[in-house]
Amino acid sequence: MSVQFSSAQFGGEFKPNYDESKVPEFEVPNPLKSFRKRKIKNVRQWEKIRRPELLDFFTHNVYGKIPGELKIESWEVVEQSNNALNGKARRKQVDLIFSKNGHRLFFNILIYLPKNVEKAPVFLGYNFYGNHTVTNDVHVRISEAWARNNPSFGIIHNQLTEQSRGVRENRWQLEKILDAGYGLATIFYCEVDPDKDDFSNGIHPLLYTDGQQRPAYNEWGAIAAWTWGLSRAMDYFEQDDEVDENKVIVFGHSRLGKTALWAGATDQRFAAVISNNSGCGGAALSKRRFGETVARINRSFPHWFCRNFMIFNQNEESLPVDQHELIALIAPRPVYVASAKEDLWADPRGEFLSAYYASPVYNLYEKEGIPSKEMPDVNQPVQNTVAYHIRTGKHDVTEFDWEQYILWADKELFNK
Ligand code: GTR
Repeated sequence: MSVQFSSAQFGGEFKPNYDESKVPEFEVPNPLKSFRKRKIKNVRQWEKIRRPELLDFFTHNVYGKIPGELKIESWEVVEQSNNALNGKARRKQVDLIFSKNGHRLFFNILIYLPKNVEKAPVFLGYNFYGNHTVTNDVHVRISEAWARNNPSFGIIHNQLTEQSRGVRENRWQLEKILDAGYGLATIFYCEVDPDKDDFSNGIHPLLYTDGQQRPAYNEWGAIAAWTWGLSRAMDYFEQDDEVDENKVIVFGHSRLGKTALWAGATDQRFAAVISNNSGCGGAALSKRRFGETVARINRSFPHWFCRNFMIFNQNEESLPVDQHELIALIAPRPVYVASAKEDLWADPRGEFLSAYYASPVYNLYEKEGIPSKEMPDVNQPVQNTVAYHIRTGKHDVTEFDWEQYILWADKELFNK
């Protein structure tokens, strides 16, 4: 299929809308009515009819399909210690290695596990600037993969450096996580696919057909590539006796929150999903066109979604789905959507409404979702199987966010 795009579809719209009164009128697609207008009345119909068709739509029109299978060829524990962080934790750095079509790829998972837990539940999440940024631990290796420049972190030639060790400590709250009895596993996302509009690198070429140079219109963009990496991390956890593979909570912030949601939707082995400030193409409803829109995101980041998604540039009304149905695909597993008050670009209200409109699917499973369409007050979380909070402050991950995630995981995964 060939799809033509007019320049207006890429560029016509400029000022983001931040005015609630200018949100267009739109109908929220009913997650419990199939594309052929059949009413979905129970879990069986949801799983047999509706879930597959929604998953199929998001796969071919939003994130793109992963064109084949690729298993871990081998892994190597490149470093480990039973006495990390002053004796608080065990640490492992594990390379997962893949090869196909004459290409080779490896990525490293940094894993911290609490010492007093035999098989630990873990939070799994990608980081933006390398594993060594999540902690000041001097033993964490510095990735040699391409990185986005960030001079304030000492990243100038797309190479990570010692200067950024620990700079994202506040976003990960490692000690808090360990003290609560959870492990943390993190991966530098650019090791799986560099975050740039270039499909010659990262994981994509390993699954190209002969002569293919970039994914087809319905094939994987970078977000789907990153979800591929999370699923391979899950494959590894299934082999690691120290990790409880039935209690892996996939977490992500912003573009990596979009990734966490899609990972949770496509891989049902993830026990729970946390979307922190994921915004457009993540938790936020696209049809509201508040803050970042489909056209804006496809123009700024043409490599994130599949190319078919561009059909909906400035044309959100023609989408037969919206992002609440992405969240519904995670049901009945727990999902947490979090916003920040000042993060209008990500449309906090649109993120909330997605969680709300996904809830009827959770109710089919007799799980509690978001009971009211009224947005909760700032810093007043609603924590059911579908959970939501909006906190004070900007686009970020904070201590407050992690405190909520841990409380909620304790309740949802351990009935604490
Ligand atoms: C922004 C993008 C958002 C969000 C964010 C991030 O520039 O417009 O959708 O993903 O980047 O990932 O930090």
